[in-house]
Formats: sequence, C-alpha cells, structure tokens
Amino acid sequence: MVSYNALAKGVMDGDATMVESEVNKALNEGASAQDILAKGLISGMNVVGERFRDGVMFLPEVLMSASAINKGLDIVRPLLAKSDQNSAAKVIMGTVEGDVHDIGKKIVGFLLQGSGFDVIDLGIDLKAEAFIQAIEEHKPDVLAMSALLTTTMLNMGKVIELLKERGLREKIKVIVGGAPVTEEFAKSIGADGYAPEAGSAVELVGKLIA
Ligand code: B1M
Repeated sequence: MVSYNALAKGVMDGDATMVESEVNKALNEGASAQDILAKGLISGMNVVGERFRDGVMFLPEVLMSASAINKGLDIVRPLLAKSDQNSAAKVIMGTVEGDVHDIGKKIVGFLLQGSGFDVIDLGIDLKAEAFIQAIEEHKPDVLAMSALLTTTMLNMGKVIELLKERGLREKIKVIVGGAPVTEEFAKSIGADGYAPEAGSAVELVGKLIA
C-alpha cells in the first residue's frame, strides 16, 4: 500500500532524504508520478503553507520544505515528460519581478512538458523586459506567468502592457496563475486565461492554441 502520507510528511518536515526514499518506494510500489505529485508532494506543501500562514512554521523551515519537494520533483519530472502530442506549441514561462516562488510554476511546466508542449522556463524574479527579450528570441505561442505574492502579481499586468507597447500582444496568448491570482484579476490585466492549478493550466494552454 503506497503511503502518500509519509511522502507528504517528508515535505512538511523538510526532510529531502525521506522524500527521496519515499518517492522511490512509492514508484516501486506502482504509484503514478501524477499521484506522487498530487497526493504526496503538493499535499505536503499545502500543509506547509497553512503552518507558515498560522505562524507555526518559519521561513528557514519553509526553505527546507522547498528543498525537500524539489528533491521529489527532480525524481518525478522525467516520468511526467513523455507525450509528444502537442510538440508544435511553445510555451515560455516565468515568475514575475520581485517574486522567487517557483515550485508551483515548475509543476505547471513539468505537466505541460508531459503533455508534449515545448517549454522554456525563464526562472524567477523576471523583469518585464526579460520576458519581452525571450519572447522576441524564441517566438513562443504562449506566455505563462506565475506570482505568489499579492504585491508581485501586479507585475504581470506590466508585462502585458509592455507586450502591447512592443506590438507583440496579438502574437501571443498570455496565461497567469499562482495562489493569489483569480479569474477576475486575470481579466482585469488583459490576460487570455487563468488556471487555478497545474492540471487546468495544461487544459487551458491546449484550448488557447487549438
Ligand atoms: Co512564501 N509566501 N514568501 N516562500 N510561501 C507564500 C506565498 C504566502 C502565502 C505564505 C503566507 O504568508 N501564508 C505569503 C504571501 C502572502 C501574500 O502575498 N498575500 C508568502 C510570503 C509573505 C513570503 C515572503 C515575503 C516571506 C518573508 O520573506 N517574510 C518571502 C517572499 C520572497 C519573494 O518572493 N520575494 C517568501 C519566501 C518563500 C520561500 C523562499 C521560503 C519559499 C519559496 C521557495 C520556492 O518557491 N523555491 C516560500 C514558500 C514555499 C511559500 C508557501 C509556504 C508555499 C508555496 C508553494 O510552493 N506551494 C506559500 C504559502 C501558500 O501558497 N499557501 C508562501 C506549493 C505549490 C505547488 O503551490 O505555488 O500555489 P502554488 O502553485 C500551484 C497553483 O498556484 C498553480 O499551480 C500550482 C500547482 O497546482 N500555479 C499556476 C502556480 N503558478 C501558476 C501559473 C499558471 C497556472 C497555475 O499559469 C501561468
């Protein structure tokens, strides 16, 4: 019987060694990469989020949890990257300026790759200009921006404004996501779509490029 609880606990405890061994154990017991992600890794990180919010976990511990979940993501990533059904479409993604949160964005990227999209992850804390330069260079079909802070989500709108100024807005679909982002906010900044979590981000990209 696969123990997703042990996997989640490894993330909560910030124990990368435990996460590594529990992910490998779960895989050996036949668990899918998707279940390991959703029922183990993400569910553990959600508890970390609640504890951080409630002041019972502090930044250094959250950082350890981030390292631990990254250990697990490294193992499941190659297992998610399989299909080539959407390989014609290119997605550029990144976390906006002022924001270093990247775990959710990475998961979105892995699932997009797993669904066959060609994904270029530009990283974190990206100025609007950095998005524009990469778009001019790589000519993607979709720009996917992530933000986890109520302050930094406003920078998504700045990127869209700069796309307009440079005459690029009509050439690319823009999607946004991250914990504080809402459908309403996405509309207000002129994005083409919003996805609340990684699975729906993949569906959304598929619809937008169809
Ligand atoms: Co930060 N942090 N953090 N943090 N952190 C939050 C976001 C916070 C909500 C915690 C809290 O107070 N409850 C809070 C923000 C409050 C606010 O703005 N309203 C917060 C804060 C305040 C901060 C600092 C300011 C703390 C400080 O320094 N005092 C600081 C800011 C640093 C900065 O960015 N400048 C900070 C730092 C950090 C760490 C570095 C320690 C670490 C990040 C490590 C890393 O990412 N490499 C961290 C973490 C881990 C969190 C929490 C605990 C967990 C985030 C996470 O990884 N969740 C978070 C609490 C929370 O979110 N409840 C918190 C798991 C992940 C799978 O979910 O990222 O939501 P998520 O992604 C989901 C969806 O949102 C969606 O799909 C994903 C998978 O389903 N999604 C997209 C994400 N991007 C998408 C893009 C899409 C579509 C969907 O399309 C483009």
